[in-house]
Amino acid sequence: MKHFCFLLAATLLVGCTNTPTPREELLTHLKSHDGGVFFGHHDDPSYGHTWCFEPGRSDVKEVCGAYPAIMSFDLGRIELGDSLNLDSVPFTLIQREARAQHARGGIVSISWHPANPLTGGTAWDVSDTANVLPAILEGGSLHESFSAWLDTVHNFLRDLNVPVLFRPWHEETGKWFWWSKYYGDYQALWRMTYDHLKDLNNLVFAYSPGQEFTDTTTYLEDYPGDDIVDLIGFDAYQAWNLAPKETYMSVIREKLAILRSISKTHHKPFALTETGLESLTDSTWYTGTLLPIIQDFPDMSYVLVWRNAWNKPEHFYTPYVGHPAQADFKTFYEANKGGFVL
Ligand code: BMA
Repeated sequence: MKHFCFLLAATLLVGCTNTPTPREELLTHLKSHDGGVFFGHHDDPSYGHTWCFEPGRSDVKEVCGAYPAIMSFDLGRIELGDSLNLDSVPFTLIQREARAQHARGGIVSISWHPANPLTGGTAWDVSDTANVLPAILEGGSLHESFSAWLDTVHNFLRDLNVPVLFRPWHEETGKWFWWSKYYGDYQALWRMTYDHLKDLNNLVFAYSPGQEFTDTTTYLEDYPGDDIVDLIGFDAYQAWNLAPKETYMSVIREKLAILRSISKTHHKPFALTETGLESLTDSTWYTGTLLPIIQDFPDMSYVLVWRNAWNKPEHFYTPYVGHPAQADFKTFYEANKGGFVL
């Protein structure tokens, strides 16, 4: 009997330790490359070029027949207790769509553009940059109130109850966000954030600076640390590279090669975490620019393009029904079907 009890306990223990957590499940998913490089679109199910908050709709799905494998959402303004995020999307809608995306086998990514905790301005308010980071870090006058902001994010991510690729404090290598590396101890901000959220078992942490790095050393300059980062990436738009597609392609290839090398030594999946050509002025951008890059980097986890804003006619990155790039996007989809979900 004693022997049997021991065996039973051992079996249960092995059984328990073998069950992957949501975080482990997502990490495994992000590292799988069998079907292709995942394609992502910000706010995909929330609104599109000509519509807003219509359940089931997606510009991507209407053009190619499938949803992007990754949908990203933003929590900006949740810290203020608002019910709408910085782009006027209700948090209840984000919750519903994130769960639907997980249910269809897709991946959910979440970024956060919080207000400037010192000035009350937006994430882009860089008017008092010398004081904001010192104020919210340990020992600072706003440390407690900022911790309450982190609690709000913590609770939203916990209640969401699906695996999330969390991508905070991006593009710190530029000077446009109050959390820029130029304005204080960026790594301490990351560690504080991580410490606040680390009890959640559904988060994978993504680090995504801008395109300013030039080699592995410069990429790793602000890197928060192997123990608190799960995926490495970078953000780079064609407009940042002064438009010609050749320039954009060579910059992206050069940076992805750097990431690939760090990915091997640090054992982290890598991704092009934000990209795109605003207004899609080149109707063969998807097959002529993005696809060749994906084909050169089939070991990359994903590429994500930004949003199709319903209230800013020029601000879109995927075609919608009737746009001249519609057929090209469909060809892109056919060539990289593993990047999408039904
Ligand atoms: C930017 C633009 C803004 C938006 C912000 C956060 O790149 O799309 O209009 O508010 O991202 O989504």
